[in-house]
Parts: sequence; C-alpha cells; structure tokens
Amino acid sequence: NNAVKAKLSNMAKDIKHSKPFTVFVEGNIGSGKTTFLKHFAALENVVTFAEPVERWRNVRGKNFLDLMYTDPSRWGITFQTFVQLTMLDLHIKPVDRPVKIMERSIHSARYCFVENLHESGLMPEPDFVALDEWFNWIVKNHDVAGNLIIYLRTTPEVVHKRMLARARSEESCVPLEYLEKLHQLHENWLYHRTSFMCPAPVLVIDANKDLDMMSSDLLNCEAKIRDSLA
Ligand code: DGT
Repeated sequence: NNAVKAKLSNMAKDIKHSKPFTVFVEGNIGSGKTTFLKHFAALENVVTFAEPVERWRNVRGKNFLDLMYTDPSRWGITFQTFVQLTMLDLHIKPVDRPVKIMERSIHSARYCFVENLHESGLMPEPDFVALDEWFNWIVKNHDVAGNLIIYLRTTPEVVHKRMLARARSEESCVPLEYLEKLHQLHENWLYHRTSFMCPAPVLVIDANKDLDMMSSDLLNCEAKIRDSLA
C-alpha cells in the first residue's frame, strides 16, 4: 500500500513538473541579464539558459551578429531567422528541474529587435512578413509561453555606458539612439503594456543600480519563484 502511495506521489510530482515554471529575463542590451542569470544558476531546482550569442557569432564560420550590425538591411532577415531558430530550440528543450530560467525569449526577439529593424525601415517588408509568419506559426504550434517575466528596467544612458565599457567588438558602432529605440520597445511591451501581448506576468526591477546593490531584488525574485512551486 505504501509503495503504491509513493508511486502515486512521484507521478503527481512528475505531472506537476512536466512543464517547468518558466521565467524569461528581459531588458535592454547591457541591462545585466547575464549576471542576473548567473545568480540563479547556483540554486538547486533551477536550470538557466543563457542567450545563445556565441552560436550567432559562429554559424559555420560566419559571424551573423556582426553581419547584422554591419549591414542590417541585407543581413537582418538572416540573423533574425537564426535567432528565432535558436530561441525556439531553448524554449522547447526539456529540463529535469522544476524551474527553467531563460535569458530573453523568442518574444523579445520579435517584439523588440525585429520590430525595431522594421520600424526603422532597415528590414524590407517581405523579409518582415516572412519572419512574422514564422513567428506566428511557432507561437500557435509550440508551447513558448512563460510563467513570469523579470524585466530589468534601465535607462538608455546607463546601458550605453556599460556597453562601451565591455567593448564587445560587434557593438562598437551601436549608437545611443539604437539603445533608446530598444528601450522604448521594451517599455511599451513590458512596462506600459501598450504594444504587444505579454506572454507572462511581469516583475519590474530597477536595474540601473549595480548588481551588488540588488540583493533584495534577487531575494524577491527567488521568493516569487519559490512561492509558485509551493
Ligand atoms: P546583458 O547581460 O543584459 O548585458 O545582455 P547582453 O547585452 O549580453 O545580451 P543582449 O540579449 O541584450 O544582446 C546581445 C547582443 O545581441 C546585442 O548586441 C544585441 C544583440 N541581439 C540580441 N538579440 C537580438 C535580436 O533578436 N535581434 C538583434 N538585432 N540583435 C539581437
């Protein structure tokens, strides 16, 4: 009888955890997503997925990220198609722990970056339409929804300084104006909620301060995640 009970209890746990509690960490370039994710990687029960930037920098020997920054009108569709593929790969990857935390998502790729290329007139309409049709098909046919979005909210000036300080070669020509546009797209989507649908509830965090000043925010996020598993 006890053996049956234990089995049932394990099955219940399996069912409960078959779809992990999924968190997307979102925010502008240089908002501190990578460092934020590292904090959570140390927790048990959590699997983290960093953004696959290294994959974008070496696609069979070609640096797609660099191509996109060098000539967005020509290579934007190529880069974004590959981003969409690599993000989908992470969204549907099975995990064996109850919490999955991803750096960005297929949603911010579409609602912030693709939107920006399109709005700025840097992505030809047919490229945009093809990408958007793919995006809509993916959202309809795959489970890419989340349970929580942690929005690391910053000002463009702060992230611009951080970006210059870290000096990633592909970003050397990125002007403040680009970060301002991305900021506005993140704001309208996740803060004002006036543009696109949010795929999960949003927790907003002031990420202008340095990470060592953010311990209470980190604890707050941890508590939110823990509560959801209780
Ligand atoms: P962090 O840790 O908050 O400083 O984050 P970053 O800056 O390492 O990561 P992220 O996602 O903001 O951007 C990495 C680089 O890739 C950055 O140059 C922006 C670019 N990027 C990321 N996703 C996309 C995308 O979907 N489209 C475009 N055009 N660029 C993207």
